[in-house]
Amino acid sequence: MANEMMQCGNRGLALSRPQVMGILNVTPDSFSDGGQLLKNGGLDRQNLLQRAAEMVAAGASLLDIGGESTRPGAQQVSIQQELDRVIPAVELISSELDVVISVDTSSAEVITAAAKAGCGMINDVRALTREGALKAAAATKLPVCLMHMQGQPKTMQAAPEYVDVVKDVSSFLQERVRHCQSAGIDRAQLLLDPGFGFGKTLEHNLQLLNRLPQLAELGLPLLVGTSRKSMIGQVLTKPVEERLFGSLATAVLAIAKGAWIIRVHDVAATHDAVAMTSAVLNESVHS
Ligand code: PT1
Repeated sequence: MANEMMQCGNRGLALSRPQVMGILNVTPDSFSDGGQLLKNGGLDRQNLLQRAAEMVAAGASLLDIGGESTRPGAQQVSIQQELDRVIPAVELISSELDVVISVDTSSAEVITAAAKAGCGMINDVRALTREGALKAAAATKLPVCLMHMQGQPKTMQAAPEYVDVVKDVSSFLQERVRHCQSAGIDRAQLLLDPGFGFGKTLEHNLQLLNRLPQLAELGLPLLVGTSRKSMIGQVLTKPVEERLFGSLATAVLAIAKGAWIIRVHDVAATHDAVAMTSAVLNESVHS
């Protein structure tokens, strides 16, 4: 395990220690940082590269680029719009920085174009269920993060329902792993994500985090994204710009309960919290 790596295009990520993924939203409407990286409807290249470089300097080993907001209530975007936002961003960052780029998309066209543009991982909140996505992802040979969502972003928070949220999420993810394997994706190329806030009540989200070890039993690396989400706002009664400390608590817990990658807005703070947690769990500093 100690020297095991996951190959992400031309870069490797150590599986033996936790990794921080920085969020770069190239959307006009994301819940906590929408519109910041766009200018007159197009990509603000200079601002994007500066934000990306800051995140890498602060300890992010992956950057997640998304052109479709999937927060609760968000509208769908056209494929052309997504391509126009995401592909230039992938090209720019992959040519300038030493970091793994993951692309947050559900579209086959975006998956194919992003791989060509230099991304190293596919992050799909719809777990490759869209038409053509499974085949497109398999053709890239890149690692894929499969996330659980109940419903669709626009309506998913209306009335989420589960028999047992952890078992239901686990069964869904296992089923998607089987589909991926049938499509020719190696099991070792897969990551799993319970999808915090995606068709889940506060109680569902708390259960998923507390019982994360049950998902770790599936034997695949876990990615967790709770940064600034409403589950933190609901517990603390705080608006999105005051959720950092709560977010850090969930990051620390996620690592302690077996997560590999933490997807966050606040890279510097999360990097330190995660590195400290990891040192304690391993009773040593990572070399
Ligand atoms: C996530 C994730 C993601 N989250 C992965 N990709 C978002 N793999 C986008 C809220 O409750 O967790 N894992 N891509 C952002 N989505 C949300 C969902 C944002 C819920 C906010 C909330 O506030």
